[in-house]
Amino acid sequence: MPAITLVGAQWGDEGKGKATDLVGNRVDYVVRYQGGNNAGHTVVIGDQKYALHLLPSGILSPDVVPVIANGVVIDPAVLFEELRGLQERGVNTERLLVSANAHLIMPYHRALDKVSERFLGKGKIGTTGRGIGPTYADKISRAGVRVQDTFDPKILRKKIELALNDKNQILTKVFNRRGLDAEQIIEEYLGYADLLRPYVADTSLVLNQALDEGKTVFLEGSQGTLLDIDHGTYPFVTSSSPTSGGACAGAGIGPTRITKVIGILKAYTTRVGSGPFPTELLDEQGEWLRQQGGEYGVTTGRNRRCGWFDAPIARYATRVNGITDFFLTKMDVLSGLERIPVCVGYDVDGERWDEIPMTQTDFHHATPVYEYFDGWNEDISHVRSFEELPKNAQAYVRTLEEMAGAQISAIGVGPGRDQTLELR
Ligand code: 2SA
Ligand code: GDP
Ligand code: MG
Repeated sequence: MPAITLVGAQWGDEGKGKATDLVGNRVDYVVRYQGGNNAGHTVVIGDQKYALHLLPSGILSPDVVPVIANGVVIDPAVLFEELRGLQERGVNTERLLVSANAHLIMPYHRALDKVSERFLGKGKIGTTGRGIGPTYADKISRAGVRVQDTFDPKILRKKIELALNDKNQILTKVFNRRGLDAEQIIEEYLGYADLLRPYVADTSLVLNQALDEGKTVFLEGSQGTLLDIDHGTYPFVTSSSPTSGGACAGAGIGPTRITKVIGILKAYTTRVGSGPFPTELLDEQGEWLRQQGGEYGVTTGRNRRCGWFDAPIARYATRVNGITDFFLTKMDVLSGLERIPVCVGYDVDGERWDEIPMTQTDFHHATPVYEYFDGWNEDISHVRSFEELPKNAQAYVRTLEEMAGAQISAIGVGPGRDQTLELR
């Protein structure tokens, strides 16, 4: 039976949390497969708003088993704080499973993330400062600390002491900061062992067995395609693979299990952090989109950069993820515009490009080529079927669908669970 992957089709914050929550009553497992508490997934249920950073959005559905798989990096203090917050609001969190192979974010990762960003100054990535990059760097260089290491005090001590040999040199000699105390970190992380134990499982085995039994596994991506370490606007990316290929490695299931890839696509574009963004609006139009769409970081509170819809990016997302269906979100935000520009290609130093340029230098020089579509004035947040949408809104959806290269199966007209038009 199927595994379904959900990916952000742009630079994140497309509405993945809402989309995942929506399928909650139709799936058995919801799995985070990459990233960590850099993510901010918003779910609105009635008058209750939840901001999830590390936990899968499926945790809010009582019959779903939420899974933090091997590809995720876990800050244990954040994990238990987030669990506590949900428990206080009456959410049952006992079903959570955490992979023994997931890597842990350590205090030195957070410290290095912050100081290296400060050191880069204007050239900074604009990270969330949660230690994500340094943790994945240690994972790849085989120096990482995993969940299972907290169960073996000897290994944990050895790994932390070894890591601090290097990290303290860098912190003190390169960045002129205070070094960190190994004993304090060892004590803190040993303390997590008993807290983690009830949740820890061989999550790859659990998920494959579930698929064999005909259960549905939903793989919830965080960040987005253009933030992917391989396929994004490197180096202005996150350090994991949010694209659908990353879902297999990050959850320990084979690609043949995945039957559907849902791309979450915002009706305009946003980005938080540095890096190229051809359709970015630096004028009052951008501010208008930010205000209308409430475009502020869920984790850091930063202003999101806002711009018009970029069709080559949507097409690129279809290509690198194998997207079968799109969920087009935030259509309601565009109400009130006389005409809506859509980027259909780029001008790069006088040359026309229909796809994202191959090199970053060209992409940095890309200016959008726009086509203009008639807008609509009606408030569409109460609309519940495609046919009820104003004709111009229908035409906008159909145009985006054609340009993006995959069918639009659902449309968001507000943050609420019910503010969704299901087309198929
Ligand atoms: P990091 O911290 O190493 O992953 O940062 C690297 C880049 O990835 C971007 N990034 C994000 N972009 C959009 N949304 C994210 N989650 C939060 C949200 C962001 C926030 O939901 O609003 O609150 O600021 C997210 N996480 C990472 C980041 O901006 C860097 O460009
Ligand atoms: P994620 O990281 O992809 O889960 O997205 P975020 O939660 O960071 O940002 C999306 C924001 O848009 C959240 O505040 C959602 O509640 C909200 N949202 C999601 N879908 C819609 C929609 O169709 N319309 C409106 N107005 N808001 C939406
Ligand atoms: Mg977000």
